[in-house]
Amino acid sequence: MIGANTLQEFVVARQAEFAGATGDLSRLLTDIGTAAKMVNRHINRAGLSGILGAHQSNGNGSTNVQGEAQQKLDVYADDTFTRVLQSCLKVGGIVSEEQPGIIHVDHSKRGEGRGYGKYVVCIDPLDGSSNIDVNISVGTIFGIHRRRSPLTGPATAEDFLQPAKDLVAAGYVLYGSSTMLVYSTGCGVHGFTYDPSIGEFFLSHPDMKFPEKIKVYSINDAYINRAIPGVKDYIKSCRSEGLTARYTGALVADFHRNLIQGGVYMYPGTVAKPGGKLRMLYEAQPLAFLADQAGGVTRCHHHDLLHVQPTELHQRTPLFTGHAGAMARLQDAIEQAAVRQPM
Ligand code: AHM
Ligand code: MG
Repeated sequence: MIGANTLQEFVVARQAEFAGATGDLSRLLTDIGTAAKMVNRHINRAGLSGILGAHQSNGNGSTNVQGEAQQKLDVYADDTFTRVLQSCLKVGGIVSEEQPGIIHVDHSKRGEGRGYGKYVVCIDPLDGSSNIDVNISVGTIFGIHRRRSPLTGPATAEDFLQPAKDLVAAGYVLYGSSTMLVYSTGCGVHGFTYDPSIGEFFLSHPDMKFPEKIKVYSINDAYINRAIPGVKDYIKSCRSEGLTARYTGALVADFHRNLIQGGVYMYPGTVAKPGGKLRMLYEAQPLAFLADQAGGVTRCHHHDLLHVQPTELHQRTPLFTGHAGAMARLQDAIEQAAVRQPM
């Protein structure tokens, strides 16, 4: 594809390959790229401008809908992404990790006969935010669904509560040693690296695939003994085969490393928290969609996560994701353990 180097050029060139494409999704993806640049700029200045630390509301630390302390950058990233998405005419509603309900987007107030957009966006504006104060990578994760409810009215919960297999696009932004935007519309996974001197994302990783040979397993060591039976057995086998452990505490960074170098990410449910920690709509589902496109598999204990029907906007799920071969071995270990010790 000659000349398709920037994110915008690439997205538009790819759109031309779909008969009947209107350009609406391309517009939405490039808007997400714009918001990512704004957040990236803020993250890079964080240490200098006194914006690290917990967000204060009326002199008290604030918490999000899930009772977790919000960092200042969490709030900035949420404001930025939701503002940019609300101004995109293609968006009919948003669910953000940082806000309790659906953020309704009604363009009719902007005149010119515009109503409600045909896409809804699920977003974790700043994932892994406990890494912020210690200058370690963080990310943004997003998933885009086509609405199911009539476009004559506001978006409804059923628009968001769709299985990951029905996403029309998903992706993440990794704010690391360089900033990358990785996305898929169901035709492969493509990665773009941000050049801050030009202010553009450039295609750097076309058609990303999980390597067949895995080098890494990623899990919070503190949960290994509390994980469902089988996870520990699988980790034992990884260790005996000479794999190494890597875990940053930022899902995007861990997923990205495993996608490039070959690895399996595990955040199991535990006895105390059988549902795990990670959120289905804006953490697990988008990564499951990307993993599938990159030759991977994603599971939540006993099911293929791609096909799981979500029931709540902020639902949590166990998450295991990586190359299909490695995931088959993990599944095998979990199934064998279940036979030995039914739950
Ligand atoms: P957050 O959305 O509140 O930042 O939490 C999600 C993060 C993931 O990025 C990461 O994989 C996980 O939480 C780490 O959790 P833990 O500290 O329990 O290992
Ligand atoms: Mg998160």
